[in-house]
Amino acid sequence: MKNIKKKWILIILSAILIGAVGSIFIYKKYTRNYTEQSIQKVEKSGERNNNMMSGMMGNEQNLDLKPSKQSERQLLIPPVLETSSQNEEEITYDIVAREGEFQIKDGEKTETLGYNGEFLGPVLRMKKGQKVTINTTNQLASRTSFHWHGLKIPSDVDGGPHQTIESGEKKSVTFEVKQEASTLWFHPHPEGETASQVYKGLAGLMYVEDENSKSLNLPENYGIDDIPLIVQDKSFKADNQIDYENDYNSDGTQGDTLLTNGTINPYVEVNNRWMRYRIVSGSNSRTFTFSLDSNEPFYQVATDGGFLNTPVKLNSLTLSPGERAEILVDTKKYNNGDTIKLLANDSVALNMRIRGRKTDTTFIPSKKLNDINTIDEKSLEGLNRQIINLKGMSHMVNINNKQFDMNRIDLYKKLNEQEIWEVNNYSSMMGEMAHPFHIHGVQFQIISRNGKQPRSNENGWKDTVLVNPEERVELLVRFDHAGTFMYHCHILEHEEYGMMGQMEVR
Ligand SMILES: [Cu+2]
Repeated sequence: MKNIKKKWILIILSAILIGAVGSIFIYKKYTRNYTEQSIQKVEKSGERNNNMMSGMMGNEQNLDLKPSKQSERQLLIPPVLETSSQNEEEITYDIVAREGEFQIKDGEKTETLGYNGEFLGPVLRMKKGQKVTINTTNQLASRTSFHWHGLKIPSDVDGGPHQTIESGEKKSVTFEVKQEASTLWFHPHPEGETASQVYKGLAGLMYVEDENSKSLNLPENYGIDDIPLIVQDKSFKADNQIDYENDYNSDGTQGDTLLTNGTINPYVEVNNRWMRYRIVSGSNSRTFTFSLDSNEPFYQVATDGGFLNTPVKLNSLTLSPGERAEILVDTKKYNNGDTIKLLANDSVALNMRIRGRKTDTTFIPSKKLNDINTIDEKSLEGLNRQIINLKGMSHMVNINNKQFDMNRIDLYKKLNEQEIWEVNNYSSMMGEMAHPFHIHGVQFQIISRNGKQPRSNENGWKDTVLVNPEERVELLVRFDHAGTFMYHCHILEHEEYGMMGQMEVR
């Protein structure tokens, strides 16, 4: 009798527990509105994960960006790297990953990592059709790799986790640039050390140019009217040091300080003209929504892998880690002495100080920039469909229920074939997060988001796409190079925890 009573109490208690957890889950699911606009708005107001349930059930951090107390400093412009051999068809670059010390904040210098310098890296310019050799040297204390994010090149030169370089060693890669003009970037990709190395400063830029980009007459005076903006968040201890282990979060490390090209609270002096900014969203995990403080529109002209067919007028632009965009901002109507602010999640990513008038090549917002095939339903018929399910939180993150294994090939793909990749982001009892999904060695097109057409500024070449909770994103992917390529979440801590797979293209 006593035992039966005990059993019933246990059953009732379990039922209450299941009910409670279930209703929290349902509450979470239905108190969120998944339309793009609301996500952007909520992200902008910084409230995204103040949701008590998220705090309880997932580790997703929501560290607010602090307004900077530091006075405005001139924006650092990454140097353009000189080629070490001058020949139009074949160029060579030398890149050294090294430790450094950099004046980021007032007072003590910060111990950092950088390429060929103290912090971040230079710009590597390359032209379509060129043969490029890059001699890489690892002067770090630990192993690293040099991953060319967005380049469509064979996997043995891609710089993924299979191509690590031990401390003190060198390696050369040679490839041909076979893709159109675009703003790409490079960063480390060694398994287990990607996140900390990026957080401490390893990231550089690659500009691909072609006949089309030269003919478009867009602003192209580097550092004057064509300026790269590597936007990142980091935290600093009282002694101005970056402490990755202390800031570490298994669902994505965030910092409370916004940096653009390593500059806190930066300014540039600009003439009244069209300004071109090449934005790289380069945080470990923070997604940024960019806007102008005047709320004026600007034009997006390029996505991750090249120009859009025509400029897209926007009031705000969301970029998750790994994504890039080129935007044009019209400063012509402002007066000498005015300041326009580019905001990232309401923090100042750049102060544009207007200094003097300059008549320049006038950008026409209706201008045709590119000739990307629009996707029609017919062309998708008969294509293979690859399901990619992104699931889990923290150390449970996985793709198709599997965590990364260097010795396992997850997918086999045919060279030169096109496929539809259906990327699903499933929430779990543990919580929900948006995952920036990146595929190596390809530039893809977004077919749809939850069955609907993507936003017009997403109708360009992409290598990274933000997949929101409970969202299904369809991609048109074509494999142009043979070898073993990674696909993964670009929240670097998720990638480290195994939200990554490998496909063999042959
Ligand atoms: Cu993720």
